Amino acid sequence: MGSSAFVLRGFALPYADALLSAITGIEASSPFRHMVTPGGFTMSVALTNCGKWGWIADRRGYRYSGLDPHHGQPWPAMPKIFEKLAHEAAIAAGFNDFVPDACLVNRYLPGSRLSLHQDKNERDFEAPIISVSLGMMATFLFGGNERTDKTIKITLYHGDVVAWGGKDRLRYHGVMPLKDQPHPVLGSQRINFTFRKAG
Ligand code: MD6
Ligand code: FE
Repeated sequence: MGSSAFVLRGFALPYADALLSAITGIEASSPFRHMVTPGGFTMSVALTNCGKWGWIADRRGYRYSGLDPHHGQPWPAMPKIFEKLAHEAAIAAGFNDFVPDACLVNRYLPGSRLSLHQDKNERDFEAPIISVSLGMMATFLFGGNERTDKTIKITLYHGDVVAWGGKDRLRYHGVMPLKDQPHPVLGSQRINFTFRKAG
């Protein structure tokens, strides 16, 4: 991808069962929901969070919050195994000492998409972003530092990890509308975990 952006094929496979069973606990207190963007569009991706900080959208903007607006309580704690996966994947991509304090969990169904965006709600852009894909394959779009820059397409499969930081930290990216190609374990869905240092 770029000089500081990597796809680690299958890196999360040994963690897949633990990630999936943790979701049950997370969604019991912080369910997946479709947030409304500042522009008034309802996101086709459903999301929840775990960890100290959770990423949210509403009519006021995009930001991190220590409380889940669903019930005003903190987000579920980040399971230790999530931290370990994110930390190890960061090392594999050359980013040392990464300790995530936010894990955004995105759930895609057939047709769900994520339009081109930059991840820029974090307090500093020094830390990398580690993104884990489970379930159905997706076509990831990876662009440049301007929205109109040319994008490349990368197919992400169950267990793949995307890691980026450094000079690639603010590149535009998105996900094309998901095709219904059911996965043997997850069926017609894709789950993405995005680990950040938000605070
Ligand atoms: C997704 N991922 O893969 C959405 N952001 O479903 C992201 O928006 C993302 O994968 C920053 C870095 C890696 C990502
Ligand atoms: Fe992103």
